[in-house]
Amino acid sequence: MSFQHWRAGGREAAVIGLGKSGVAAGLLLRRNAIPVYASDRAPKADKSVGEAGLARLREAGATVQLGGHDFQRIARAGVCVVSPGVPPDAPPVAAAREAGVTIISEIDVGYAALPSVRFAVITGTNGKTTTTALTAHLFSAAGITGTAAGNIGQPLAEVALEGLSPSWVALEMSSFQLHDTYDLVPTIGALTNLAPDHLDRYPTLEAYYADKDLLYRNASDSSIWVTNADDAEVQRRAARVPGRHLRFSLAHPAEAWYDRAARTLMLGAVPLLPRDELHLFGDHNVANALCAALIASRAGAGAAGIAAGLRTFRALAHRMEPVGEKDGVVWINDSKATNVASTLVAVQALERPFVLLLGGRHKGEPYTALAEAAGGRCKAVLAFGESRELVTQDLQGRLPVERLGTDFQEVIDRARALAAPGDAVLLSPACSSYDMFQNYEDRGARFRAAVAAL
Ligand code: UMA
Repeated sequence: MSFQHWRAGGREAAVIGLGKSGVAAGLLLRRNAIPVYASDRAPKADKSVGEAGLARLREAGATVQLGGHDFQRIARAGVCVVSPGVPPDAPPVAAAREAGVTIISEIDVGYAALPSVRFAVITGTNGKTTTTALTAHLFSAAGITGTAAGNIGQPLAEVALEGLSPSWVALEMSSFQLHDTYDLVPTIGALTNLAPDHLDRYPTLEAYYADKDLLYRNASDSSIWVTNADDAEVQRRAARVPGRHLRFSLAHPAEAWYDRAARTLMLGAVPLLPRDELHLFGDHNVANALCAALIASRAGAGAAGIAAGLRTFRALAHRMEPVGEKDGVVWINDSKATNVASTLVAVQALERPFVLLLGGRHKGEPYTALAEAAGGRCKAVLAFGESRELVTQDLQGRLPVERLGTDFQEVIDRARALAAPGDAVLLSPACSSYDMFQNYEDRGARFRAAVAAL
């Protein structure tokens, strides 16, 4: 839909949630002369935007309400823009739905303001942020103007507000964002993998995967899809989607694939890069690199530019990020691993023996799957945070587990005592961070600071 459509009738847009998405969407709607009522249940400004963000919104002419939502006002709105962190059954969203108000995401608002941009839309349970950052990096290495946006941290509406008009946006989309996004047509859409996650928000795994399927909502014969050939669920669900399907694989030749015998990343028949020149831990990152390479090549980047980009890319913060080496022990910050599937990937990626720091707020999945994957290389699991009891129960007898408490420094000290030269200490918690930290970034930053202080 267009701003003209949303403006018709002169009714307000109700923006629900005033984090980054809500503020950016509200500002963009105001810039397009649409009256805005923006509300948040929290009594204070969200840390991601601060008082300054809300002040900007007020100055732009929006009505801003904190500490609750006016359901009747929302019910009278012409359109309702819901933030990704606000679940579909939240009362303000239910009020809009019951009144028949169209519910959309911030992504649709940003999309309406960027008509000449092409979109590489990247989703999947794990690896989507690295793949998105890498895709944007490959664009720039190949001389294509592009930027990264979406779930990676910069709302799409903000790209429009800043007046950026790149030829491409590498857009990371979470299932939450896909749920309410109707208009976006990916020029290229990519799905990295599917695994259980967010079971604290979705009633079933199928409901979560169904939101991921919305990547294909506007699929047509001219669509281009890049998917993981090694993920049976991804392939099963993509099978009947119209468009051209390109695949990447760690196991066999494909449009992009890993020639394990030659330790080389391949683009079809063309050798792209020796594995050793990709400075990222683990096979999962080879898969991410192949996915990004395939997207970039479809967007017009040449093999030399892609190879140069892959060579110069470094791990993102909190994603298998080496944060220090002390006395022969490598300390790795994988705080972004907030589900079991993500920790599984991390554990499989490590070739050295390691001490695993596991725990936090439980998200509903059992930890048992980690035992086999961590196998012989795991010297100890240090279970901490709210889930320490569950972690201990699930892994006891399978791995050496020690149950600690909620003192993070104690966890670090114990890891230091257990790790020997040649080992790694891996913070890959498989849980959310909200029991002990503000968010996963805070958890990773505390880990990094503790390592620096060793
Ligand atoms: N709120 C209400 N009413 C409710 C529930 C929440 O008003 O019923 C309010 C909260 O008080 C808060 C605001 O909503 O002030 C927060 O909205 P939000 O959680 O959507 O936060 P944003 O700052 O807009 O960030 C969102 C994404 N957050 C989530 O999906 C939870 C960010 O992804 C994303 O970077 C940003 O938009 C820009 O696109 C974060 C994330 O954790 C990193 N994503 C999940 C993940 O990666 O696993 C999906």
